[in-house]
Amino acid sequence: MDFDLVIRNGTVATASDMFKADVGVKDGTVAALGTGLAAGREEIDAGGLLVLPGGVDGHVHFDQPTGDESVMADDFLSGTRSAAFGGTTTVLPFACQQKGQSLRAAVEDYHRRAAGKPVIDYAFHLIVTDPTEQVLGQELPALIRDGYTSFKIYMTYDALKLNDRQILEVLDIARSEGAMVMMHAENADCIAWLTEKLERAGQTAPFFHGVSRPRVAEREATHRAISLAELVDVPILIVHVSGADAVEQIRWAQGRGLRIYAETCPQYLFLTADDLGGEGFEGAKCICSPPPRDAANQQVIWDGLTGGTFQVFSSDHAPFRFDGPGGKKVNGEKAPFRCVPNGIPGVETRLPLLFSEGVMAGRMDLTKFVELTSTNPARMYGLHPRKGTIAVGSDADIAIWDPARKVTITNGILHHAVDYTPYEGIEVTGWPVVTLSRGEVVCRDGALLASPGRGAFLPCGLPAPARPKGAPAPALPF
Ligand code: DUC
Ligand code: ZN
Ligand code: ZN
Repeated sequence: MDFDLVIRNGTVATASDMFKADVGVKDGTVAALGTGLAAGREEIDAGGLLVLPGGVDGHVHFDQPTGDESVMADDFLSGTRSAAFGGTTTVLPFACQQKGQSLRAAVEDYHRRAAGKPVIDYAFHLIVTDPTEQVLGQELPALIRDGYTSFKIYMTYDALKLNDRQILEVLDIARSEGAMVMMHAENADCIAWLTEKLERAGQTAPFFHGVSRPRVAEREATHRAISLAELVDVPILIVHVSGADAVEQIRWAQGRGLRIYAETCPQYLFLTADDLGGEGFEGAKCICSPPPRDAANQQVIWDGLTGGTFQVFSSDHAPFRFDGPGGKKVNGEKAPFRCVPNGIPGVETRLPLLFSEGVMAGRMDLTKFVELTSTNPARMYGLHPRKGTIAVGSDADIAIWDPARKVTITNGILHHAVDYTPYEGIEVTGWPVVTLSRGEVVCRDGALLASPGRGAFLPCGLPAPARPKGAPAPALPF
């Protein structure tokens, strides 16, 4: 037998092309693309189906300690299981440094949390919260060289945020080492000031979470992040962009030739501020930061996805139960919004939502869908071409989609450990029916076939998009 597996008769799509081909898999990688391939030990008939690179979700939170009584619902098993059922084959969760903790110790802690659990492959982004001399001078450069080549920094949240001087120091290391910096851009003082004003007025229901984090606070921080990155001459990626004003800043920077990249997420296409205002405490289910905006801003986000402002579409899966200990009600059902854990689940629904409302609704081509959800995140984080495409030599990470399948999203069909989905009741067209990781069937028709721990840790290369403008061109590989 030439192949361990042949996926026959499907339509393959990559970030650039769509073509009818069989995919031959050997030793976990794509060995051949062609028509009439020789028999495989195993065969999958993909007639009438789409054969896409598995999704790469470049922004998820699994088993991340929160610093208070709240607890993330998903660990590395339930989180990766949910990802796989949604057609995703690689995830990038965070290893978050606690203030006072060594960055290396944080990484070791998250490796322990992951051990024996993932069903698909994973890499870590770092979160740098305490850029001491030791961290900047030794730990961060060493970790980047060990394959942790991207990290997030925060401009808000007291336990996480850096001041402008610290941001400059960290950006400088990213520049000299070639790492990708992800920026959470919201102005902390604006949010704190508004929150206190709202609390004094007794406006503490979940709805006011959105009011406390207006678009201008995102715009100001986005502009400042861009300016600091320009000063240092280093590319950055602004994550979870929610509003038209931030999009305007990003377009302005891109128009000036700066290497400013951007990510957005399903919550900014499918939810609005009204969803924070449900009956009683229901709105807490949609509390995330930045918050969802309105229909006009959703349209700007769609335009940014189709028009090239955004390079990546991630879930920002940050899973808290609604009921039960450690969840959204950790401080009671009447807790002020400030005391409600931030984050919503979405690792499993990310791809079906964008496929349905993007591709099937005619807003974007299938190639654009693959680019935003798989190829570009792999490129941005140094995993391409091993991940993010279907090409000879790439890992056989593949999602086979039935583009005609109609599914009504309800929490009961999902595989995370959260007790709700913000997308309850939305009907989508198109669903991943088989997910393969390195040639192994992980899920098929609703059944999990992989054992916990089979997912491999991926050290990441230096991402080409993180190269500063002023850097010399790299040597060609031939
Ligand atoms: N916002 C974040 O920045 N991270 C996780 C969840 C959230 O809402
Ligand atoms: Zn964030
Ligand atoms: Zn996040």
